[in-house]
Amino acid sequence: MARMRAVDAAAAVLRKEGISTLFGVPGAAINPLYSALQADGGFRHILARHVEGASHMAEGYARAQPGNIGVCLGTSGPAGTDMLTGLYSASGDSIPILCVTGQAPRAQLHQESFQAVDIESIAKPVTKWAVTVREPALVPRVFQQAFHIMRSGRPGPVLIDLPFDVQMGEIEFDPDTYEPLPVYKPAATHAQAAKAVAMLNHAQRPVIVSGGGVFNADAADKLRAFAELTGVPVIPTLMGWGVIPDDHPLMAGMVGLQTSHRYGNATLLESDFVLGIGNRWANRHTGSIDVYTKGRTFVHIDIEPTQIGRVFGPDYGIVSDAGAALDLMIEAARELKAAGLLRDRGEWAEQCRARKSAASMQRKTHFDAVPIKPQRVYEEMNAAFGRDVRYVSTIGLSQIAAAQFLHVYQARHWINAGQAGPLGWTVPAALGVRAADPEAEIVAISGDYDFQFMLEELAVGAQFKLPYMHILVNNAYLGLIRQSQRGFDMDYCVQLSFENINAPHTKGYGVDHVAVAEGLGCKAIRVEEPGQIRPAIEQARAWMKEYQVPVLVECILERVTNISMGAEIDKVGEFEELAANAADAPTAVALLD
Ligand SMILES: Cc1ncc(C[n+]2csc(CCOP(=O)(O)OP(=O)(O)O)c2C)c(N)n1
Ligand SMILES: [Mg+2]
Repeated sequence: MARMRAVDAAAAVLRKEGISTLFGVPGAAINPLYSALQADGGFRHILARHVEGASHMAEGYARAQPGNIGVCLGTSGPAGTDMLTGLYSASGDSIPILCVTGQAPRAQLHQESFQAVDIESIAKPVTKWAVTVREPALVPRVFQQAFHIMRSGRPGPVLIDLPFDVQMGEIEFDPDTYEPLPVYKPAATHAQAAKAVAMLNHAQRPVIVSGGGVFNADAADKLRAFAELTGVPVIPTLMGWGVIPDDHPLMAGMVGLQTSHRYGNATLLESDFVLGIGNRWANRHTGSIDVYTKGRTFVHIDIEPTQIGRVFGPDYGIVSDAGAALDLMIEAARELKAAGLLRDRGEWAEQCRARKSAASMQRKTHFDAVPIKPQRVYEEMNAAFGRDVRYVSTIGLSQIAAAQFLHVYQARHWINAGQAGPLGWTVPAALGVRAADPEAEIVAISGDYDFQFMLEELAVGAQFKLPYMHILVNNAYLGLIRQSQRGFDMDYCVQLSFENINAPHTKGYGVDHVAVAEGLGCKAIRVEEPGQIRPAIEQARAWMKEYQVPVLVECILERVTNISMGAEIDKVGEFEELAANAADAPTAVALLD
């Protein structure tokens, strides 16, 4: 056996659990752990400029690849509270991140000492487990349990808070024989899978709603195989977008109040049966439950028992890992097929395809106006980026329009903070994705406010050579809130425009984003006309290659463009022109070939 400091044992457990990259901000109370990291010598530590940034980098890192766990580190007091937004976002989207904070020595916890805050209590509602470790010998076991919890069932974040004297305590620990704990993942039974498939087979117009849980189970291929075997159209949720390529004949479109396709909503409304898998019936997907469920039968499969019936009671529920359920459902469908009992879905699938390719179902994107209309930016992006691009976005009209107009072809290639939608997430999350994936083309999309929220993190990209392309659509507005204020007949506290005394060329749009990005060590280019977008993207690619830093492509938009949305999936308002013909929407996915 070996005697060591508790923090050295913690570092050893991190290594044994497969962690090599960490995002963080040191401080006096977490210095012991940092000393263990330095002694180990094998970790890559990326120094954030804001502790919240570290938490979103960890999220981006975790979302990028199956099995990844993002780790973020901070000191006592405000570091933990800064990371709460990352914990909330990770918990909402079922993302495993480990947040480790330093803490005042145990004897001071009740004394209102400097930066001694009860982060264990504060973090509880936004984690699967939050714990202040009160005994040095517990440290490696708490880390071991944390990994077990993050990976088991519905994945999610854990916070471990380490008092200074607990970190420094000497303990016995044997890293050589340490093993990660087995992971708990409930699986459907044959009978359950057979019943779900029988219900689906019985329906006239079935669809599959596929959520982020399918990615967590690394089961996108199985979902696609099941859809192809049964011929049933697929509606990905925003968190599940990419489960089947956008141009796949069975990709029926997304459904929702905002991030949806006209044909997706129309197909769901036409359906009589929905098989939901690894999804949670988010309210911006469903709208009111009455409209969403009326006349339809529902099967819901989720790994977390308490998700089934949380929003509405399905006709049938199964507690299962998505991959395990799909294996058995594929088997059940094959058996039906062998017996000649599997229904042919050709006609229904063809109706869904016809909706997807009807010009009347497309929104117009081909505008030549200056300032640029946002729709045109996404059209140019569709033309510029191939099937392997990985998009990162968060919230705002910018993100809503991105989901309506862009195309995604692979699992985990649309990386979005779905439930929490925290402004500022995009820059650090994109850096985390890059840290996890050194090869892919990574493109982030932000509105000007999301970008301004946490743009200091660009310096992290410059320092640690984490190149990615950031498309910034600048309307000098809190655009989504401006649009939602129409209901109150106001335009109040939502302007980002001002005369910048140092940058008259910004023409009243306010912040000179190009100058800021350059000041932080990145490259940047401003675009004011549609024809300049593609060359700017080419320039950005060349700079990323040459300098290995983030590159900003700022598109100056018209100030006011309302983006399609509504209060119900059968009442999504259109504020702009629909396509009259293919030339109006030249990159609409069903019209591409
Ligand atoms: C931390 C936080 N505060 C407030 C909001 C509410 N909010 C959602 S979108 C938005 C405005 C976004 O503006 P911008 O990033 O410029 O995007 P746009 O809608 O203009 O495209 C605000 C304030 C939020 N999502 N997160
Ligand atoms: Mg804006």
